[in-house]
Amino acid sequence: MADSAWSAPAYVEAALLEPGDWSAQWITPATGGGIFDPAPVLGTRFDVSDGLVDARLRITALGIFEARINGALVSEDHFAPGWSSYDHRLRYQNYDVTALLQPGENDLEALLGNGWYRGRIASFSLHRGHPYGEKLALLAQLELTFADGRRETIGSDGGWSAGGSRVLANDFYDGQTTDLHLPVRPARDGAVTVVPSPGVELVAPVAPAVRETQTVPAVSTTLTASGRLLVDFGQNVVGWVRLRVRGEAGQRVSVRHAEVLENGELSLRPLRSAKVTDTYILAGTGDAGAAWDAAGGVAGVAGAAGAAGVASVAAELGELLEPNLVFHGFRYIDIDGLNAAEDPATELLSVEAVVLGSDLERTGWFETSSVELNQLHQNVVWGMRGNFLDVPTDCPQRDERLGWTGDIQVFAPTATSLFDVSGFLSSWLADLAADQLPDGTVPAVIPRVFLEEKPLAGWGDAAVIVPWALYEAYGDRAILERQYPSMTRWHDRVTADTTDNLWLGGDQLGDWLDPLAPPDAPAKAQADPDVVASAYYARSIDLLARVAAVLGRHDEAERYERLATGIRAAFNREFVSPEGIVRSDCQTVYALAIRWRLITDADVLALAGQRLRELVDERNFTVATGFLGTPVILDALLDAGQLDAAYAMVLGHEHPSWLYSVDLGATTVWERWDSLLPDGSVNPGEMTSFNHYAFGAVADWMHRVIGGLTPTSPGYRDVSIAPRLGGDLTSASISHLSPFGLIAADWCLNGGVFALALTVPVGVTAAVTLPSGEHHRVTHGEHVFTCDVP
Ligand code: RAM
Repeated sequence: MADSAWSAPAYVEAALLEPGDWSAQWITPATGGGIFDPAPVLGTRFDVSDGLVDARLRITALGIFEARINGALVSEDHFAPGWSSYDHRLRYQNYDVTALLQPGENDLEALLGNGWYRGRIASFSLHRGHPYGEKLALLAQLELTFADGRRETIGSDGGWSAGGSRVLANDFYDGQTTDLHLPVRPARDGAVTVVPSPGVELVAPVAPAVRETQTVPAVSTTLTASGRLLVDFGQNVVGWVRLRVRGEAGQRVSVRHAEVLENGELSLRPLRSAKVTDTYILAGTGDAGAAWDAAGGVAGVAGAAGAAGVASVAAELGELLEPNLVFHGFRYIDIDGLNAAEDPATELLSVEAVVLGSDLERTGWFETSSVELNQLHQNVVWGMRGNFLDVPTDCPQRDERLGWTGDIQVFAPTATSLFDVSGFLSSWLADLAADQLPDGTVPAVIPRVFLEEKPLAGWGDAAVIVPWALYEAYGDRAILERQYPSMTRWHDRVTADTTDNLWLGGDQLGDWLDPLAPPDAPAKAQADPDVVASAYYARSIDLLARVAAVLGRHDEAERYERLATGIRAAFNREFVSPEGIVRSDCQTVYALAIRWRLITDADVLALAGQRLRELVDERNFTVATGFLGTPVILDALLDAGQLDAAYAMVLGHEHPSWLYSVDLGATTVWERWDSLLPDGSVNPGEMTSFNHYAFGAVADWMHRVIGGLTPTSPGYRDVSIAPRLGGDLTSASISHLSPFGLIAADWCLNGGVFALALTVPVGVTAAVTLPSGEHHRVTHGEHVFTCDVP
């Protein structure tokens, strides 16, 4: 076997090992710093002697922070330390800041924003309308190492100072108000108060921070009937808008954000109470400063020009308007306050959308001969980019943006096939375990926000299904080890609610957002909630048995297997007739029963498969499943030998279908099958997001069945390459950056001849099945296969 090439060097560094390694103290402004005061800045000045060789900043906040040394941002991260289960775990960042320090006097400061900690996002009800805490606070520890081995630590303490800033208001839902008219560098002439440590575990992050990942130019700028400048970016994104304007001192410019238009104006109703407005009070000086500081920002003009060049560059480019403590979900913005009607060009010099999200490494790509399917796939990717913003959220735009467990439960396999989410989801799972109630109930959203919690089938099951998806994708047993107690606690809780091995009653969300449910009652699905809950009970116990086996807990594995057998027996007895009719007789119940092998009798299973086919035919191959049925419906059709029906469904255009949204111009996946109604108007339901990844779980099926790549052992050590031809597709390509390297399969169909080009990295074995039924087993290298297709 040939050696592989050397990998690029990897660099690892331990963060702080013990709580006692923190000598810094938590500080907050002694006065001001309240929720209605300008965002505070806390900082210190200190001397650095000659011979500095290394400087590390360890820093976190109650709130979010943006830290600077000598005016320069210490990193390109946004919204650090991110959102964790603040009552238990708080992340801190570690930055190498050696290059930012100079011999002599230095200045270290951090702007604090409300973020998740004190913003409206956290005040749903857990804290009875109040956020996690009333006060923002900072913990910062700068560790200096000198050439002679000397070490010095500068930690936040009562000697630091506090000041206001140009950020007059900031809230994730409502937006940011920035007064560019105020001095660029805030005077830090106030005192700080040392506050008690929040007493939670401080953890180093295991996932990339939120960063700017792309900019998107405007595709059009027009004037609305109401006299605002309307900008279309052509893509629904998550982030903020960067503008350059020229205007008068004191002039107010505000930017509102929305995902869709109605009657030529922003459709703000779907955002509910979120004001999504960034407001700027212009300095009118041609100042190039970003939100609170012009001196040497990483991404700003000042950084390129240097402090001395700022004024002249700025005069040419106008004022830079860009928030830094909020994010929005939008495709369109409108701008108020520029003299748009007269001559917008004199005032709006440039505008672009800045895309923000956790800076995850892309690992999966997929393309076919169908333009619409490719657009759908792209929509899934954009939906993931927008909703993987520090935590996996349901939506990024309205007054919600929460880590709904059910959504990520259904989307996790797709997520692992598109981006490296090993650290991102492991971190979230640690929060899930930390936020689990003493009785084992998994909260509906993680980090926990709601006051009342009850066990919810398909949502709480994230405790088992998400770690399993990570194990399958990355082969890392440690994630199962870490989550095992959380999984078993969840199952003890559910088991306590079961009757004769079935999970009945309770207040379930069920097959949420079934397209046939009334728009204002999304839980009123066709699928019987008892069937759905019991199916999920079986599924999770089945996986739990497998997890126990992987962990070498054989007795427990056997016990869970026996329980799973018992649940299946009860499921058949209670819900499945000898004719293969599953109670409530709709797509979702067959999909769950077939896909998860809940029907044990082969003849009954075959009958159930036929019935599913009939149901799909009756609805002309349109989708009739909600959040829980959708991820399994196409696989169930395949399992039932109905590949043509699965293809007809995924390629269908009639509402409800995936391509219906594509036909209506969607650039992200919608929350409802008809977030836009066929006439182009916005669904009147009070819950209508245009950026929700749950229904995007279909991408996993597309990768496995159309692309043909399925991992068959954890971490892609063994894979199956078995593209299934269908629809009128003539080609597809899939590539996946597995833990072993890039696996790529590229097929095309030409004049009845099928050709497949395959790349397999060292360490991976591929079992190839061609459409002719021919099998091959190959290891690393480039391979080409052809066969005739009848
Ligand atoms: C809404 C959203 C979310 C879903 C919950 C149950 O908030 O649709 O995605 O998980 O309901």
